Parts: sequence; structure tokens; C-alpha cells
Amino acid sequence: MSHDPEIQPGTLHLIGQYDSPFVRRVGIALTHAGIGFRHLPWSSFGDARRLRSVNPLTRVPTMVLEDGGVLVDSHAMLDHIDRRATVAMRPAGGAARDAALRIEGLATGLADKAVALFYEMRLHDTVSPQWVARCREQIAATALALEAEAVSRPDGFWFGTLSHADIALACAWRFVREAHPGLLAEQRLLTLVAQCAALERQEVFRAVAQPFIPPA
Ligand SMILES: N[C@@H](CCC(=O)N[C@@H](CS)C(=O)NCC(=O)O)C(=O)O
Repeated sequence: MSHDPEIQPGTLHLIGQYDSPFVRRVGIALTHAGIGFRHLPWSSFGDARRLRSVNPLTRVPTMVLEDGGVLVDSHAMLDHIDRRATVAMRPAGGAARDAALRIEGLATGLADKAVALFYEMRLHDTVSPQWVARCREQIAATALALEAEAVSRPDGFWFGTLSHADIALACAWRFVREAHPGLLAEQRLLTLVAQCAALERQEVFRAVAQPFIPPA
């Protein structure tokens, strides 16, 4: 059980700022599912000490459950949300579920590489050109692969209704655009541009959002 004075027993807390694509996907899922929670917008850098007292990884998102249990990865948080939610945010099973998890994996992987690239360029005294080039290639290739699949599903949602795949993609997309302006070759990614813009117009995406603030 955390002893941080901001953590209230019996309340669900989501820790982290919404400029993180991982925090945002969890915040959107909670809001869409209608699950009440307290948002603590701690920075993984500026609030590192108190964050570490809850999660030794010192990463966001961190979720503190009503019973004091702590979840430390967005996938586990979505699993928890899905068990409580009355709306389905993933196909129930079979090939459709595999396909959904694959799109989620590509989208969250895109976000992972964009975060890694940002830290490399911002936090290292000597930037590795090989690592930077590799991250850029991984981001570009993944965006093109998602675009190639999205063109056959131009209806706005990957799986017919708002799912974790849509949320992951929109969150990753916004992060890449804000943290790495000009990196995505958007003229070759027109379906994704349209899909993500449509999602960002939805109320839940507007409510759970924050412009990117680079770590100080
Ligand atoms: N796999 C994790 C990734 C979380 C992650 O990369 N969080 C970043 C912010 S976007 C962070 O806390 N970075 C600080 C650090 O790694 O030291 C998840 O899905 O929750």
C-alpha cells in the first residue's frame, strides 16, 4: 500500500501525464468504459521520487487499484479495465482477436520506438546515429504497414467499433507527430491521417489529451 498522501485508499488512480501515449490509451479506455478514476498527472522525471515509491520502474502509466494493488504496464491495465467494463474494446476471440492484438502491438511498438528515439536524442550526451536511424526506420516501416492494412478498412474503426487498436494507434500517432515533427511521411499515410483525425474529434479523445511536454 502506498503512503503517498495523494493516493486515497478505495479509489482507482491513474498516474502519468496524457502526453504519454501509454497513459493516454489507458485514460481513454477508462473514460470510454465509464470507470471512475482519479488522475494524478505526475511526470516520470519531475515526480520520479514519489513515482518510485509506488512503482520501482519509475514509469508511467502506473495504476493503483482500489485495494492498493499496483499495475505497472498499460497492457495489464487494459486487461483489468476489460474485466470490469460493460463495453467490449477487443473482439472476443478467434482470428479477429489475434488481428486486433497485432494492430495494438504495431501501434504500441510505434509509440515505444518514438519514445526511445526521443530519449536517445534528448537525454544522451553522445547520440548514436545507428540507433537513431534504426528507430526512424522502424517507425517509418510500421506506419507504412499499418497504412497498407488501413486502406482496406476505411470506415474509421479497425474492428467496427472503438477498440484498443484504434485508441493505441491514435495515441501513438499524436505522440510521434508532436515529439518528432515531420518524421512521418504523411503524404504516404493518408488513411491513417484521416482515421486519427476523426478519432481526435471524438469527445473522449478531446477530454483525455495533453500537448507534448518534453522532460525538463
Ligand atoms: N510498456 C510500457 C511502456 C511505458 C513507457 O514507456 N512509459 C514512459 C513514458 S511514455 C516512461 O515512463 N518512461 C520513463 C522511463 O522509462 O524511465 C507500457 O505499456 O505501459
